[in-house]
Amino acid sequence: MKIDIIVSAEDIKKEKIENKTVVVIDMLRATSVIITAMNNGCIGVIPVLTVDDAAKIVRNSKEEFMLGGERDALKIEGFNYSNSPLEYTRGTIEGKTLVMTTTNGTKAIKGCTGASSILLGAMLNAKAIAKKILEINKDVVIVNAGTYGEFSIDDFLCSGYIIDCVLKEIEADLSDIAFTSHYIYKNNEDIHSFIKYASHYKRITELGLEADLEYCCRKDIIDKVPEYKNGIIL
Ligand code: 3SL
Ligand code: MG
Repeated sequence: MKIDIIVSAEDIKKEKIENKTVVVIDMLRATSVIITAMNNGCIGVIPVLTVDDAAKIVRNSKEEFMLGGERDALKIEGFNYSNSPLEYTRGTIEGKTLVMTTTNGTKAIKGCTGASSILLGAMLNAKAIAKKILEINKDVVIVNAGTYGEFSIDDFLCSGYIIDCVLKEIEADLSDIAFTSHYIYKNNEDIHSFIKYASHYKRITELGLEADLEYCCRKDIIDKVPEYKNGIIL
C-alpha cells in the first residue's frame, strides 16, 4: 500500500486521487466538527462552498436542517452554529442534518470527488481511520485542507499520526512527504509541542478558543469514520 499526502485544498489534482482511498483532514476544525457531530447522532453533513449555497438548500427544503460553519473562524450571520466542535453535542445535533460551509475544510472535501472513497479524519478518530484504510486496502492519499491554499502544520502532524497507526499494522510504501510527516509526528508525539507553531493555532488562540484546540488535539476518542459520497457525509 502506498501512502501520499497533498498539502492543501488548492493542490488537489484529479489524477492523484482517482481510484485511491482519500482521507481529508482539517483537524482545526472542520473535520473535527464533522466527526463529533456524526458521533453525536447527526444524520448527515452536506458540505457546501458558499453561504448562498447553504441558504439555498435550507430554503428549498422542508427537512430540518442546521446551518454550521465559519468565515474567518467566526460564526456566520444567521447560522445555527459556528465551527466549534464543542457546540455539536447530542442535545444540539442529534437527528438533524447539518449543512456546513468553512473556509478550507469543505473545499477540500468537495475537491476530492472522483476518489474511490473519501473518509473524514482528524486526531479524534485517527485509529479508526487507519483500521478503515487497511480494510479497504488500496493506495491512500491524505488530503490536508491546509489554510488558504497553504501548508498547515496541524493537518500535517495529524497525517503523521494516522500514518503511525497504519505502520503499527503493516509496512506501507511512504512517499517522501508522507515519510516526513511521520518523522515529525514521531518526534512530537505530544503534538501540542509542535502544533503551537501553526498559524491557525495562533488564530484560534487569539479568539479565546483554547478549549477547541485542546479538544481537537485529543487522540482516538471517537471510533466513527464519516464518509463523503454523493454529496453527503454519512
Ligand atoms: O478552514 C476551515 O475549514 C475551518 O475549519 C477553519 S476554522 O478553524 O473554523 O477557523
Ligand atoms: Mg484547518
